[in-house]
Amino acid sequence: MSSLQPRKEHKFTFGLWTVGNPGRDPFGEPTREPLSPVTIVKRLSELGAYGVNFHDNDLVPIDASATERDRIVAEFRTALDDYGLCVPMATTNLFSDPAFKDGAYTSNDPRVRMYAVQKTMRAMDLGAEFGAKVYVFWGGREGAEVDGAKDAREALKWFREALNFLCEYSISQGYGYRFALEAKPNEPRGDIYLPTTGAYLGFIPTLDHPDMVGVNPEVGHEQMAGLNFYHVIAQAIEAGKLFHIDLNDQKGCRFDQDLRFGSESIKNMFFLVKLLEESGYEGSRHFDAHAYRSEDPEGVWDFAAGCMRTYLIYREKARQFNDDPDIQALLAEIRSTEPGFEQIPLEFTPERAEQIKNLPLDRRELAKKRLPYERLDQLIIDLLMGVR
Ligand code: GLT
Ligand code: MN
Ligand code: MN
Repeated sequence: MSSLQPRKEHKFTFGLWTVGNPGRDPFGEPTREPLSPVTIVKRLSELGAYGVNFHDNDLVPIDASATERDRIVAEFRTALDDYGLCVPMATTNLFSDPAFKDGAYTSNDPRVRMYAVQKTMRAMDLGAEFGAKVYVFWGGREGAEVDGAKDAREALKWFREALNFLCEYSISQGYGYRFALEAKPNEPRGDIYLPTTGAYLGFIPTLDHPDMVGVNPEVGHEQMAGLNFYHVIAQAIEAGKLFHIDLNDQKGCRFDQDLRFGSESIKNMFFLVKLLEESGYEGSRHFDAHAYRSEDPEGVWDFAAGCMRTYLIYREKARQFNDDPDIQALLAEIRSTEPGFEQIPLEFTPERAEQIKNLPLDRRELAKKRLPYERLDQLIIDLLMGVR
């Protein structure tokens, strides 16, 4: 089916760290050889992806000399041009180096906090060289195991100061970045500050440039906290704050699994894709996932193709949902009300308050309304399982 063929206009992106994941985990060594950024660009382009994103050190190793940096940047630029891929998003690795063992912007040591800000500015320069317009902040190490060691209010203040400074830096350089903050409840820290997208939505209005700052929710990270990702994204969109999204999947409240997009939470991911497609969200559909550790090098590309194909399957199912006469008739029934009942707009006037207080609403009558959600949900299951 040609509708399942990924094309540039679908805006599918991957991180260098995703398809480039060599299969290391806390208990085991890598199972695959590292892939060069140039190979990743070539293979992603052949599969129909739109862009590739990176952390500073995914592209330029942390110890690279200035000459090495220039060579790597030039090679990567050529590959992007040759294969027609762009770099919509960039980010900073503020978690791998032992210097960040107790946090980056929220480290107790002011020298580490300075180093984190310095490293981020340099990484913002690198991203801007490739035209990135979204800048992600994932505070992987911004947390604690021992709350006695750090006042959590102070940590939030340090984090806020750093973001305010970096917003000003982007403005002063004319980079035009929009910052996208990514939550995760735990791992690698015992607890990470601002553990959910909802927490970030509360934090953003306290910043100096709230308009520049939105969120980058990740499916698995919200699911680790037991949350409904479709609801999380609805709130972010409604707040005008969905600047980026990390698509993957997860088996319940466990360690971060970063599974192939849509491979586990089928119904929830269906409603997610339907929402993204119908909401006018224009950002990247970024896959922050990796192939099973058991895959060989070719299996990585089956994984990448699978993420995009699954997204397009859900998109096709959303179209069928909207065209399905039985589903639409049920929805019309569910949303209907008593004939002649006139909806009163909830724009406050003292008269309207009086009018609503005096409405003859009989709660026993209200409770009698039929809600055929069992039938509706079964139709959705039939649709998703391919028997409709
Ligand atoms: C890391 C993390 C991801 C973040 C990346 C951005 S890095 O792989 O697990 O969820 O999105 O820093
Ligand atoms: Mn992520
Ligand atoms: Mn993850």
